[in-house]
Amino acid sequence: MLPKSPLARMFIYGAIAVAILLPITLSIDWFPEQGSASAHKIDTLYDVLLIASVPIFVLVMTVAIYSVIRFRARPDDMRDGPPIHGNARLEVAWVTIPFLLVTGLAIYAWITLNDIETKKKGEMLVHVYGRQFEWSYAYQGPHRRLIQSNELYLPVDKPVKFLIRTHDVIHSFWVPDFRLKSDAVPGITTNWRTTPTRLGIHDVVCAELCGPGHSLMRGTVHVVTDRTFTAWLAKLGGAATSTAAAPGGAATPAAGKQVFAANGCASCHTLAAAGASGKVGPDLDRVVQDAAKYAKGRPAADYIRQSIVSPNAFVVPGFPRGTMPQTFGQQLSPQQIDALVKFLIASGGGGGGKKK
Ligand SMILES: [Cu+2]
Repeated sequence: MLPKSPLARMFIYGAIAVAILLPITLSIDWFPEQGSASAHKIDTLYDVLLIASVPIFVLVMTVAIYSVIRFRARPDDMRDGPPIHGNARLEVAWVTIPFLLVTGLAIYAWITLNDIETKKKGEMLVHVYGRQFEWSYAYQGPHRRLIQSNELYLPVDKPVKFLIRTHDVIHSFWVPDFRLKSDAVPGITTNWRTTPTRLGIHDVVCAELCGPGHSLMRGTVHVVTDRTFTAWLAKLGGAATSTAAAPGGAATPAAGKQVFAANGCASCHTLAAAGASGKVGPDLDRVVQDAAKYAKGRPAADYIRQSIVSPNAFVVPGFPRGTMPQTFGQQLSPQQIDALVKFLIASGGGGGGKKK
């Protein structure tokens, strides 16, 4: 038998609804497989937030739905209920309970965050750079030299601290399996710490709408054994030493090809000679073929150089202005730009003579 009082009835219905819905919400697999030492802490925090918020939401909805059905006005009944005035006990209750609840959750979340962000022993530094529309990385090599990479490799079970920067607009560096995400903000360096625990490949996603190529701004983290990582980094370090694409290197087409690869050009442009098939910007095989036309009497090299350092001076018809970063003129050395121009001209528009 149900009690007569509407308040008691609402409470019983609400309790039944909570008993059914809370286990359902907790049984849902909200997140991808855990890939870092801190992932379970974030997942537990999320479960605690669900346990605190689902009953409140369900009880409020029960009161609302019950009242709409039980106390709805009958036809021609224009009476209103008695007004309620000044109930000190109620007021104290509805201020105190939310205050305690929110404060408790805030303290718990702060403890969790603080725990995750504590400096770990022997942590490795990895620099992360966001750029429209690609991530790149740099590792600490011998003699304080930075080793650049377009791929992210991490040794399993080794703490790592990411230093996150952007070359242009705001991006957000997010590895869902690690449960961590941080904005890359122009002018400042943000960071986050993690310890990868699961071997294999994990997604890297840009979680900040950063321009027309935002949805393509994805990458992967390879979590590998310590030995594989050391070998990979040594190989990368060796390649970086011999590279001609260094800021002061020789301006040859071969160096230009490396500049093209190292600066993310391939994520937006198609160019057969570089094996690139990006679709955000103009097809460079076509552009190079049409360079004489676009150059309007100047040497084609001048036009290509201008398109790299001030891309808005002339935009290939059919593409919006302002998509290509305006910053390559500052990021690249004059030699690197020369090399890039030579490489593009040498590519001949169609990958070494293979005309389309
Ligand atoms: Cu982005």
